[in-house]
Amino acid sequence: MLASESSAETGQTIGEYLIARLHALGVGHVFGIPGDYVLGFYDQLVASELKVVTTCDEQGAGFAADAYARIRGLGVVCVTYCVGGLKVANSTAGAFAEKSPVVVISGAPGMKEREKNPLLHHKVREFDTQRKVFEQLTVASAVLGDPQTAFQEIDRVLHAVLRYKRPVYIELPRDMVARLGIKHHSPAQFHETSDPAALAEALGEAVGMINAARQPVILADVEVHRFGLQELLLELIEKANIPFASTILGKSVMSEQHPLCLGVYEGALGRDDVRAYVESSDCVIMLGTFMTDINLGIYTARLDPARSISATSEKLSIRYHTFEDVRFKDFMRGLITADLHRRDSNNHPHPEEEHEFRVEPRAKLTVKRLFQRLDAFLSDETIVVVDVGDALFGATDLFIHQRTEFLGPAYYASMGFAVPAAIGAQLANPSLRPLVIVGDGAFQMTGMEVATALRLNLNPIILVLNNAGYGTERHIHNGPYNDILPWEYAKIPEVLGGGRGFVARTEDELDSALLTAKADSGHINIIDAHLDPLDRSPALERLAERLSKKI
Ligand SMILES: Cc1ncc(C[n+]2csc(CCOP(=O)(O)OP(=O)(O)O)c2C)c(N)n1
Ligand SMILES: [Mg+2]
Repeated sequence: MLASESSAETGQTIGEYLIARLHALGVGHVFGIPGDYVLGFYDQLVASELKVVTTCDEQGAGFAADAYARIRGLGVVCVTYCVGGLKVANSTAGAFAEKSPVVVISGAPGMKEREKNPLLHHKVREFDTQRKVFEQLTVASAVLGDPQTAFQEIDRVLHAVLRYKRPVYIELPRDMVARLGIKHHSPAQFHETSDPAALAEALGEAVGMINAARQPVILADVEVHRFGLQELLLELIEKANIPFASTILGKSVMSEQHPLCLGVYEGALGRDDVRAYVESSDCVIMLGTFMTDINLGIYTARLDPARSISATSEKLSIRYHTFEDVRFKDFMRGLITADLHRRDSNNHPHPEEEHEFRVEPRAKLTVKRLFQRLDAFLSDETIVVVDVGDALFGATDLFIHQRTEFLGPAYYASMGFAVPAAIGAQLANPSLRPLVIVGDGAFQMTGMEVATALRLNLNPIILVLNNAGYGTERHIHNGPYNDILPWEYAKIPEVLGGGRGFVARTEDELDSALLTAKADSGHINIIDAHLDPLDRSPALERLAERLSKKI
């Protein structure tokens, strides 16, 4: 250390500095479960402005932090060494795959304790085994083992989580938490800029292509949301009067009530009119689009690069030309200020919203009718949180009212996301009431987090699609392994000592359960919706047809 000034201790401990940085970045809650390697840090958290939210299981904390990050722009999960950390490997993998900015903080044995490599509890193989695992699941990681560099490391890693919108890993050895850190010269603000010549050429080419097109269409995906570009997208859409679709992963990137919204495009898995419109376009402007198998309708999508512009945070291509050094945001801004012709009228499909739903009393519930009923149930204050299975597929055609009111693991597709994610979502934005749609199989994985929601006085409506097992898999390849024990989901509130439960076997039972749940805004409501094991949504019908050919 050269200058004495730069080596001055700050009076702030490493743990306190980490907390202060997170708070400054807009974090209000930290999800997790303590353990002896992280208790010191938990005490610091409790003494801080951040609220600690303990869950039933670490994976639940991981999913809650992921949902929180999707809404607030940053989420934090804090766990103990290995036994806790490795349980959030799965949720962190999902956050990585779907670009959700989650900070994973793990307590760890102290640096002093590591000398002579003792067999301390929770250790797997080497002291750095967990860090090595997380190197694969994050964009940056740090072990805060040295007070000289700890603050700098915290800043480096937090810069990465915001830059890439992907998880990072911070390991906090327990003897470092209360050590004073060392001030560091913060590097000059690192502003990435586009190469002006490349940007101008890309915009020229893109604008020429869009203006010459007969039927341009925008396909918006998750990165528009993650990088905070929704306002720019709206401006672009309205300025040029170009209709837009989203992918299932990007669903609710814009309000689906916008008159220029087509709905979800998902190849053969989505609605036919949307598919026909997008695929007959001579200029598909893909913004932040992930070319995943599910987004592309298991590769049934027909998107021809010769008729496409594709801009993401990583790459820009226009037809077969690719451009280096053009930032996604600059490209979008450039399109807005460029001389894009305004289209007169568009003869595009617009999904018909179910404003009214006529209940057929005593008619047995079907998946299709259930989702139609839900569509009429949504309001501006509903955030729909779905799990994997027909919950996700059936929800494709729901009409989401406002931006960022749909959350689902539509790429990584880990079961167990929805119930804990609803907790993170509601804490991130308390003005929303979650409608959780979850299969019985997925509910049996993380449904106990209902207890966490109850403890926090949250009020999600949880709709369990009870089809006696792994319905999605039955359609792909059936066997006895797809059966599960039918629980009495409606009795869970009684067991937990709070909330209400309903059993719905018919349309009128579902209807009255939903209405009661809506009116009961002070509690958790669980609706056990009984469905035929082989019933399925139209989207799942099309998907299963494709997937079964691959087994
Ligand atoms: C953690 C995890 N384990 C296994 C799977 C494989 N899988 C995909 S869908 C599915 C069945 C889901 O069952 P359920 O939650 O009841 O929804 P349903 O398909 O019946 O609508 C399974 C087991 C998965 N996606 N995630
Ligand atoms: Mg099921």
